[in-house]
Amino acid sequence: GSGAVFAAVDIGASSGRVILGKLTDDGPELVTVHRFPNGAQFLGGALRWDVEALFTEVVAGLATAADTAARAGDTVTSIGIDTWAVDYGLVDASGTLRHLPFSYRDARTEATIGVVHAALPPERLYARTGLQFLPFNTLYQLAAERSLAGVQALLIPDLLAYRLTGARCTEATNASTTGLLDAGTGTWAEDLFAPLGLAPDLFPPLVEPGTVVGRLLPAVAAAAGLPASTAVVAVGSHDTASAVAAVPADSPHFAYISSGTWSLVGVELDAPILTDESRAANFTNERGVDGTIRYLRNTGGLWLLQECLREWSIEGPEPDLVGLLAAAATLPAGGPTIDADSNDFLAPDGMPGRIRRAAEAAGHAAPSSREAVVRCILDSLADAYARTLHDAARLSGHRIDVIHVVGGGSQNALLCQLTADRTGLPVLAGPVEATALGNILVQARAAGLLAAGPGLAGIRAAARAAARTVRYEPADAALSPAR
Ligand code: LFR
Repeated sequence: GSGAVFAAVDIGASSGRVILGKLTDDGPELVTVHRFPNGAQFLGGALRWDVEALFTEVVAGLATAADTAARAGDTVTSIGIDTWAVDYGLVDASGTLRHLPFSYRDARTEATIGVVHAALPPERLYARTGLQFLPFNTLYQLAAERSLAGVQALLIPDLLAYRLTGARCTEATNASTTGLLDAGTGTWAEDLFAPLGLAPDLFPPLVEPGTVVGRLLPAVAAAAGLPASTAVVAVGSHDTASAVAAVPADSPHFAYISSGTWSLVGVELDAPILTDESRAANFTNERGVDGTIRYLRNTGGLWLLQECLREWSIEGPEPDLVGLLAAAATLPAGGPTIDADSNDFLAPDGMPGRIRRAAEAAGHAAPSSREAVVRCILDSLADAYARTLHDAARLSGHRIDVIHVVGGGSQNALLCQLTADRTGLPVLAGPVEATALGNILVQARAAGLLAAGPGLAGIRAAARAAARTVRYEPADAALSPAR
């Protein structure tokens, strides 16, 4: 090997990790060197992210990464950061945060959606930005801020990069989730800012994945035990963009499910689809690495399950997920389902009860046992995936022969099998760390260690070399709503 290794900082809504990646003759090798919990906290009357704690964990993780690399005779060439999307911190000229960033699950935007739509009707917004309507899109959050005077908005990965380097930028894939980016050109939709009362330079300038953002500040370099010359490189800083870049597909006719707290379900396109039909189906045109379009819909994800487990662990001993999944797998098909995409499940707390009530409201018997609740969630997710892929194929004309499931949910065998059964399509599950892999491969390519193109071909070839996928065949191809 060349001795070059790359550090991926990958932070999701429920946990974060720092992963070292190296290109070897047998493909990319990833080692997780640091893990830490994350979660929105109710602070000062709102759900917020403790980004100070996250920053401390990032530096601690980089220190471990530096150590691990040094022991192996390797050098950390660069650092890439990805997190969930849409959220931001407001920083003044000196870099001080105005307040801890809000979580997208905070309900305060309920009051501002109407205000935004009075200034910019949803039809106009969609035609310009191609962004699906979600109550937490950045523009609705900005409308809920008391004042934006004297501050810039830094999306969470950009905020962390700023704290590492002192350099301010807005990475383009994540910028596409603000509701302020032109879907066609991938540049700011400047005409949307004034009607919303936003300064044109509210966000720092855009950078594409692969760009060097800056070098470590001396204090950070010292704390992490890395040379101050270590670069922070922009990656697909929206976690979903990194995950989709690392889908180990070898045919163009694939769909993906990036399965974590959310399930992001869709296809990859060359150009956005901005039609009324697409808007009515609430499909998004988020930007991927290399200007690709992630044509997808947010569907309910493992959040529903995570919240049930959290609730049950408050009620008594730590629930045994493996046991619950095994019991859920023995329950017959055709049990109760809910609309897993409903915004009713956005907020935390009381999830098992909310699921039972939703099942009853949908005319089913409420799932009574814990395993029945788990099975209801997984059946409902598989239904949502089948519906969404059916729509994606219909709206885009994109043929789907195979579904790649990446991320944490790729390890849930029951969910993968139900997905194959409901869609009538084969499911290829893995890699579980697709997001970190995509992060690292974009850095490796920027360092000149990967073939540049065409498009994502070099990255996907490396992703295939890294991935051990598990294949699930549909039980009965005749029940095939996705085709
Ligand atoms: C997944 C994700 C989704 C985004 C949601 C909120 O982690 O980034 O793509 O819609 O979180 O930011």
